[in-house]
Amino acid sequence: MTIREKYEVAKEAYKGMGVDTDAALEALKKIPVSMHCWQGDDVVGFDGAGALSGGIQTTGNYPGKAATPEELMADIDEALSLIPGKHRINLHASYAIFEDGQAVDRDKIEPRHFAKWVEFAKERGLGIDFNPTCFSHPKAENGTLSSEIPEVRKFWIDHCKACLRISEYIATELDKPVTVNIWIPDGFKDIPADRTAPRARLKDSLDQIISIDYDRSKVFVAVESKVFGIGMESYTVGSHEFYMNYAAKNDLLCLLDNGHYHPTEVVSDKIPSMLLFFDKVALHVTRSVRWDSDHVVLFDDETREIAKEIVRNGADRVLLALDFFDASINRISAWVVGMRNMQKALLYALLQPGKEMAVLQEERNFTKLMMMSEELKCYPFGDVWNYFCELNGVPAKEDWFEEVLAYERDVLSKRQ
Ligand code: RNT
Ligand code: ZN
Repeated sequence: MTIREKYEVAKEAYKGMGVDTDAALEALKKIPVSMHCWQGDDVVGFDGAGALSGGIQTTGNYPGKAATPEELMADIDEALSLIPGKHRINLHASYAIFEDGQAVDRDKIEPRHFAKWVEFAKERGLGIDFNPTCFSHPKAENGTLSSEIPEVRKFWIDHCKACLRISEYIATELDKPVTVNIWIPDGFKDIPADRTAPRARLKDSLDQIISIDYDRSKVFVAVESKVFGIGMESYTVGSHEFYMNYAAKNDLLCLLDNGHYHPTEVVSDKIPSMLLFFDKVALHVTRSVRWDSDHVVLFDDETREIAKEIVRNGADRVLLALDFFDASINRISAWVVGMRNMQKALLYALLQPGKEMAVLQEERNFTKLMMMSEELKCYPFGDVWNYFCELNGVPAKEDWFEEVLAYERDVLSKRQ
């Protein structure tokens, strides 16, 4: 049987459950995922400002990582050619592209340093998202936006302001809004004597950053909290409560990274709460294994649960991005597996008889609800996924892997 024929059989099976597979495929096609550029080079960037710092870490040294803008762009192209649908790319400020001898420090970056990325995205019809890089820099060693050292704090405020201007330029050029996400590593290894002062300074820094004149219809500012980082185990300035309240008061987006909470707290449960109070919520989907390890996203329970909440609440209300960096495996494969898994999870969610199941809950018919959600796990989901890949002109099943191996042989293995 061909992929199409298998799909027709699957379609009938899902119909019996009250699910329209054609509608699910249409809906999935319209959900963009923002693919983070930093999986391609282990969060190194091009500005040479410093080794990875800020309590995040890549481990492994699989050969072939991208070391230049050309290599990273080629690798992104390779990954996107194996991922169904139209997506976005997520850049960090440290991926500025300087012409010979034009390097500037992070507080001085300008739109022109991202012109090549804009050109790249335009040619491919991609959207772009952006992030200030408040780590991997000598000035980030003792705090950034919450620093007690006025010059240091000003440096990072200026950096973030520059990032807002760059984001506005990108949004204007692409005629698509840009989400610009602020995450800082600031915190303390041991029990603080004053938890308030650093947060008050962070609040003031953010006030200064968003006070610049920028177009809120084009640039969506998000703030990303975290529970702890390596070397900052006892106190994080940008905690969840801090940013959730800051975002609510200032009409910004709150970004939830599912590696940034206590291990039994789940982002899937936070999404519907946030959306009762915010028009939109932003996500970093990742996988934390025992700590915020940023492993590749799998097709696992929590990713599916997050996807269900996205589908139930309206995918247009969730700005969906991935955030992981695994240096121990082929980096293109990491991207493809993570992106395809996010999409599989969304498809899985779209193939649930959501309304009927919600009615069962309202009727407190938990017996039938459990039966249905468990039986659905054995439905021919893979046949619907494979057809989605075929419809979107990318290899179905594991067939994409041959292409990655060929690229590794012909391109990656030739890199220094
Ligand atoms: C760190 C945050 C942050 C970074 C990226 C590189 O814990 O998750 O989002 O991973 O900005
Ligand atoms: Zn993140």
